[in-house]
Amino acid sequence: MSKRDPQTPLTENKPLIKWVTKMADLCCPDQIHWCDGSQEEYDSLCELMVQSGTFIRLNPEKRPNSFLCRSDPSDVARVEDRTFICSQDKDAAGPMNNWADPYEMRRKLKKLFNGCMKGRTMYVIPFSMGPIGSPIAHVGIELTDSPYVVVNMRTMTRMGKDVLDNLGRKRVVPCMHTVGMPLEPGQQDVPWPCEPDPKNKYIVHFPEERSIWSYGSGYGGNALLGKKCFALRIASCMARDQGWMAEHMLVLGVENPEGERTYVAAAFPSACGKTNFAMLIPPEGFEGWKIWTVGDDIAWIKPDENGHLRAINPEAGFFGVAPGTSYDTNPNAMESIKENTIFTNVALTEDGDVWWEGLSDEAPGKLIDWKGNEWVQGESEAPAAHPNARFTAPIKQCPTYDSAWEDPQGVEVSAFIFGGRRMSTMPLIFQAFNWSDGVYIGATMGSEMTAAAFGELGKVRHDPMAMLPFCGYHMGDYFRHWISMQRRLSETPRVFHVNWFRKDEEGNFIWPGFGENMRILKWIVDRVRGRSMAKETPIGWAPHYEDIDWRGLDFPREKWDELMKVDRDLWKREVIMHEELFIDLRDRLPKELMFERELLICRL
Ligand code: TSX
Ligand code: MN
Repeated sequence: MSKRDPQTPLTENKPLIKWVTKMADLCCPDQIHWCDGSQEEYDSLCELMVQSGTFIRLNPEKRPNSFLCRSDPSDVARVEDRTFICSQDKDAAGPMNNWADPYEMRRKLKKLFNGCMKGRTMYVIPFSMGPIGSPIAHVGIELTDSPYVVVNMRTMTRMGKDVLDNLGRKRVVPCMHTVGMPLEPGQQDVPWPCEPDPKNKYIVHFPEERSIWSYGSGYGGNALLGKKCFALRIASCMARDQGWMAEHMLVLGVENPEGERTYVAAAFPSACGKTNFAMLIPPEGFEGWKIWTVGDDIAWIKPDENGHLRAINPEAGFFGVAPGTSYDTNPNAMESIKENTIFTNVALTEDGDVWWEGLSDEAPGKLIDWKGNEWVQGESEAPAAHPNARFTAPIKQCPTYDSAWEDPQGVEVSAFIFGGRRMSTMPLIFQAFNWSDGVYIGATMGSEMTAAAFGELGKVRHDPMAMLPFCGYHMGDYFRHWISMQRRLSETPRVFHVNWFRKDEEGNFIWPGFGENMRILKWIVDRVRGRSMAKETPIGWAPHYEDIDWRGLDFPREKWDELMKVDRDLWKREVIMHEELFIDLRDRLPKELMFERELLICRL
């Protein structure tokens, strides 16, 4: 443990100390540790977990200061059916959320948290989402009995004493977390403790009180409460009330050879390659162009005094999906995780390094899989790494890290990009006619995961603005908030829709994707700056073949036409699916979106 007496609060803030004491009286931990956020504290907690068997230190010559952690096999992902929004008014939570009565839930949580940290240490984690002192940032305090959470929070947020020293009169979001496994005296701990009953996990949000209570899971989005729980679910409610936006978006800067930078924010559902896009490397032919990474998952966006939108990344690290990440798909992510990285549920190699599906074409002959069992290439059937295995790494280790990440004023957002995984119907790129059309495009976006037979439509899951699992209130009110942002702005960002995943009749991806997406980004930036042409289609503005910069790539015009086709019959089916979504939200759907749908039908 750190040299400082762990019982001494690192602040003189009386209400805060009082709250921590009250929560300790409820949870009954053996000790309280106020996290200072120092490297020594991080190192000693990692060492503590190595001793307890929770962490395996990786080979320091291959992966310095890095660790492997294996979760309980039942605790490997977010639990959407155990995630609750406890607003006073049930309708306010909307049909896309699990609502629970706040009074009953509070009673239930009191019981669950009563004595839940017996035999454990309660860690007090002060954290800032965004640069400390930024007008767009907000502060939380997480109390947890999991040292895994502490070390992950240190990488994912600005954490520790600096946050307490700069607290001032800022309102703090209280975040309670327990793995739900108290230790009886003499009882042996397990490497990854968590509540064994999957029905006894609770990820609970009180949007009016702005507090979070998480019981029974130690995994990422369930336990690192600054991320999905605070920065999206609670923050989306704060943003609605305060006139800003909390979005499930990456933020990147495009720099051209003249040194001009343009920032865009993009919302894609999971498994569409957000992290890859945020770290894009320009292809051959784009010498002198550069992509700068501000964030890969969440953006907090606020109008400034000039009526422009400015964005910060509230996070300080990447909590990325490991499988599929390689030097082919994302060299910058690979560079980011060379050291100081926590790996969760990946496979262990014989020389003490990590491996996952997609890292290399050939798996190593022998591995220890994510469950800790021997794994032999060609013999073992199950994947060696869990499909949702993760890396936790500091954003500053990314070669394309944008120093604007530290700017308390954030970066000016010139464009929003929506996108999903669509095998048909959706062209590679189009631009919304205006703001409300753009909101319509974001509201009706969807993704399909299953491979469907040729000619058939895959099952499209609506995921409005990629916020389906993360909006802390009624989706209809959320759309209304988006529409209303226009009135706070002197100029609205341009809105685009992309689809990297369109397939041809043989089922092959038509677009090479990855670095080649730079060509599409360039068109977007040029549209924003009034430098590129487009043609009007029923669904929006689309580039001609000639409007794309093809230097360095031989891409045939026929393929472009196939990629950009707007099939009116498929689109008529598409708007019928939009109606299904709108019916679910009918009570609170803004009329602007109904009108946009009518206009779209007329144009088709
Ligand atoms: O991340 C992806 N992006 C965005 C990159 C900046 N992926 C991976 C998605 C899973 C997380 C993509 N997959 C992209 C993409 O643009 N495109 C595709 C589809 C695809 C896959 C393989 C090929 C081409 C397209 N391979 C060859 O063409 C050889
Ligand atoms: Mn995400």
